[in-house]
Amino acid sequence: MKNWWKEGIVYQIYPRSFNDSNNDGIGDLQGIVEKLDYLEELGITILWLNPVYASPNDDNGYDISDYQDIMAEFGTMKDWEVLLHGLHQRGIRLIMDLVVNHTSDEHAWFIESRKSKSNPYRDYYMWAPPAGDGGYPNNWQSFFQGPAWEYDENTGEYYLHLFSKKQPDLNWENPKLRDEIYSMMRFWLDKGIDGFRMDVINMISKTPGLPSATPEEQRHKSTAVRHYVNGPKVHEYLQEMHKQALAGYDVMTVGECPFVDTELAKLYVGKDRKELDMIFQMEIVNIDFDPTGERFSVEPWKLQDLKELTEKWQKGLHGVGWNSLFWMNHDQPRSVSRFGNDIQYRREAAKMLVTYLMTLEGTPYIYQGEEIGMTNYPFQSIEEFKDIDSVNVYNAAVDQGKDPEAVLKMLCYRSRDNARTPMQWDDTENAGFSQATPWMPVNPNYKEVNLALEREHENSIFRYFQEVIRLRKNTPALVYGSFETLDRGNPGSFTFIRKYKEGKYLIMLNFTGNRNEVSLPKELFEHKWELFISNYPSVVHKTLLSPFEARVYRIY
Ligand code: ISL
Ligand code: CA
Repeated sequence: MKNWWKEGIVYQIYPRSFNDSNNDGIGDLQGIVEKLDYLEELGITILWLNPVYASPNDDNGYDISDYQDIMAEFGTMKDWEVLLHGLHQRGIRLIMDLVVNHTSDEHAWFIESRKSKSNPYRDYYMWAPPAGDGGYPNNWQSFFQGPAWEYDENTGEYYLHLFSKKQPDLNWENPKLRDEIYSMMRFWLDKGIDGFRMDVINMISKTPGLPSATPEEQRHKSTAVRHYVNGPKVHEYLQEMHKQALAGYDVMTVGECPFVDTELAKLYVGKDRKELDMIFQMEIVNIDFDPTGERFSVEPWKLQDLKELTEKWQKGLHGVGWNSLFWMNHDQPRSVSRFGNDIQYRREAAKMLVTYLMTLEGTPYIYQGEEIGMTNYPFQSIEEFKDIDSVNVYNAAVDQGKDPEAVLKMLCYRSRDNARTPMQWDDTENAGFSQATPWMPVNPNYKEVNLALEREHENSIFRYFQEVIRLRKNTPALVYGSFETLDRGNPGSFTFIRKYKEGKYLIMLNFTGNRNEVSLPKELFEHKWELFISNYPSVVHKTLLSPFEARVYRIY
């Protein structure tokens, strides 16, 4: 079935780093309002806003202290309403972040919960007594390093936190808690939002009895987490959420779901399951993890893996569910630095990468700054990192005796902070983001990498984004068509066909800085080819791709 969220193009804004309207160094809601015409000009149709709720900012808004209030640094509920209205006036929908695996430890529920074992809110969270030896209740590990349990003196028990100590996990076994969440969701839906991006939503159900991972399971990250990821009741909860909160609203949902393959994905997004519309699967962005599934050592990624995974997800969900397509987000390094080239071929690579997103089945997501080819930040010392995840990883690694220089090098590549430096609008001070010192330093390359320059540049990344977005919007085959890989064994390029009622499209993408000869079936040359878009001024030869070249042809 066709619908708006399948045909939509999402732009993700990390409000802290997008645009600062009142010059306190922190991006805010009015800052986004100032840029609404820009979003319309780019051509996107859906905006995903990272959390803007009240929060002490231990994890930049993913630790929420009040779900129904706006973070003071970002503005007021009135500002938020102005934003929603301005978006809707321009035909852009708004997706809000929903963080309900955990709250902040400063949320009223948790403040109550920790008061006593008999407090009415005690069961809103996951409390457990010390183990027999007085230690942690089990061996679960926090995603932000160390044990996932924190001891609370007051009642002599531990609480579970899969993320930071200031992000206690909610207890979804409790029906009262679930009702509160659904009613909070309806509060936002009734304000007129168009959907939710659900943070680590596949972690809300934990194995009853909270068993430890066995030594065997601990050998790989994907099995070490099995008692708290894709848990036994997760589908039951999502179906209930659908019924109690979402049904009746014309909205879209996208669930962030680490550790999910296509088989599991079908359960989350299967057409008739009434759970989620799509998920963020992590298999593609985890392509450079080490063999134990750890993200904090880096393996060079292989194009062959990217091709196989793309095909697996394209074919796996075709006709069954719906994909999401993304190279990055606020948790990932800059896509052009990681999957492309951020030096000699920065412009070509940024354009090639977005061509991939706009020519596959699924809803494409662009992260702020991708449209001007923003790059990773040249971090020099650990003091420059703000992200709790990066800082904790550094401290843990150094405590374990690892070489600090090596850890720093790894973080330069991997850190979430790469995505969180301010948006580069122009070449004035602080890249036009703010007149005050920004909360995160601006990338020193802002004089060469900024929107103002991009608008004028003859080889403009921004204009290519506009063009390829327009192509996507006007070409149902790129949204709904079938997918077929060509020249599978080619080590440098990725070529595929999308086929649908109105036509057949050939997409050719060179992922390297070398020229690449593509081998295509003879039969193709018997047809007329029409070039729809390309990131080079002219085509040298049909089967020869220049460095990071991207082309889309219609084949008649
Ligand atoms: O950041 C990661 C990889 O670099 C992941 O481990 C990430 O923590 C995980 O995908 C969950 O992410 C989401 O929930 C976190 C929050 O810190 C992230 O920003 C958010 O996207 C806890 O709410
Ligand atoms: Ca501000």
